[in-house]
Amino acid sequence: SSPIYNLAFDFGASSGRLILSKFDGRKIELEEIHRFTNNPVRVGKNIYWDTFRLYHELKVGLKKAAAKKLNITSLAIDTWGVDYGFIDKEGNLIGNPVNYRDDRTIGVIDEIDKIVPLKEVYASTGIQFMNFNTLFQFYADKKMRPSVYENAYKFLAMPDLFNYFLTGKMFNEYTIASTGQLLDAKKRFWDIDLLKRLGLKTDLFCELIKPGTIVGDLIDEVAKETGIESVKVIAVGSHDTASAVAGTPFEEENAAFLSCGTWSLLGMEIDEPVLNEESYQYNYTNEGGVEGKIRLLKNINGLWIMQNLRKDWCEFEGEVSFPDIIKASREAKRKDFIIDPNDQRFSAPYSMMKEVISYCEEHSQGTPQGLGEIAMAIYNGLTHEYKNAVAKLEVITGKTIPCINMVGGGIQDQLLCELTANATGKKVIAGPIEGSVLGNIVMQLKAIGVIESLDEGRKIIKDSFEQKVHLPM
Ligand code: ADP
Ligand code: LRH
Repeated sequence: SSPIYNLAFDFGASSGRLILSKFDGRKIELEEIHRFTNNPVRVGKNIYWDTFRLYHELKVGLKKAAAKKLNITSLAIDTWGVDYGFIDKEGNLIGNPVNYRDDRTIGVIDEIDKIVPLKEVYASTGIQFMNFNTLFQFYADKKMRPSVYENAYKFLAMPDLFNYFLTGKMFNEYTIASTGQLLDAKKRFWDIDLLKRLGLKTDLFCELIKPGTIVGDLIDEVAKETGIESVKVIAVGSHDTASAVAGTPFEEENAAFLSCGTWSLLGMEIDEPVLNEESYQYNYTNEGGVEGKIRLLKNINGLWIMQNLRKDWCEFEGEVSFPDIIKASREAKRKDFIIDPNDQRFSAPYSMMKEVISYCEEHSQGTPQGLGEIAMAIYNGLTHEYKNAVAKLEVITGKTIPCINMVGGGIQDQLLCELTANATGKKVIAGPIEGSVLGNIVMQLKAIGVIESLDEGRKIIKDSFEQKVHLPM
């Protein structure tokens, strides 16, 4: 029989890509059709996503896909979490979606604590407290962008927004909605009571759909502009991390996952949210997964720091690639520098390089010299957090974790994989790199009835892509 073709749009915070998948009934083959950088834009005091440029790139990708003249069945989008656009009564996007690194939400958590104690917020939502959660962004919007907030008619998270641009249909997909701290984790539905208590609007929501739901057909304008026809738009696990976990071919029971991109997301796939004292104290999140699963995980500020070190180095010292940074790190004289990657100072500094150096100096470590020593401070900081996160996950779940499945762009970094194995003392199984894309694709295959379950999809992924094992030393 003829192969099935699907398109996955995966928007990460550092880059976006359109990947064509070909499934021959046994294996999946991926082809990258379009890749573009995602460059947030500072305007005055705020940081925004360049939303229409991202949508433009999406259409450039669709044009390139159309030029292949293949019979493409469906497409689906996944993006980073928590961010959104508001739609007005006429169906237009109001304002420009704000980037989660914007600082308008700093301090909101403490304000909210005075209205609804955080313990109560956690008991129902089960979501880790981070400044940028959608709930806190709503609260800040109400205060600081009242004309946008007051005119908001519907809320669409980023992937919902792109789906709306493509199809004219407004839905809220469950996994992406869960990232925002807007859902009751157990009921898996909007936490209307919490929103009411915080004085926030309760009527902004569309139908909450499960991953694997068909959203609709492309509107005529998009079909005409791109030349693509009769492609169904599907909502998959439209949170990139939900798709990354869906795309992880776990083999061992109680294995942890570590999705390594701009963020490091370390956790375990489980059946029901864990809302106990430990998960609250350790600030672990229970995000929604595909097939009714829960992703119990910790957000760790990840390769964002490395990306920005590279950017600074290229700007001020000379062109370097990630492999150059790895080489310099292996050759570094001093390898003991370490930062705390979750320190707020690393969230959106003007110069990451200076920030890392100052951190080491201020913590009496001396001054890291050269690229390798600066990068080692980042590697050590990240892998130390991985070690803590694994240990706490074992406490929260009461289970022993046998190994860590690593996926995402970051696993191209052998050094990171090695150091992760060493720091955690766990076997690391690295692969596939395009975890989010594959999770996106298998959920499409399921939605169109080509495969029956996520399990089946994961077996196909395992058979189609290589994995590399790193043992702790
Ligand atoms: P996101 O989806 O958040 O945009 P990715 O999953 O694409 O992120 O991962 C990007 C990260 O992967 C980069 O910041 C970098 O640290 C790492 N990376 C990408 N390419 C390489 C490479 N060739 N060697 C080592 N690391 C790499
Ligand atoms: C990773 C990610 C992560 C979120 C963050 C905002 O791309 O989606 O899971 O917490 O971005």
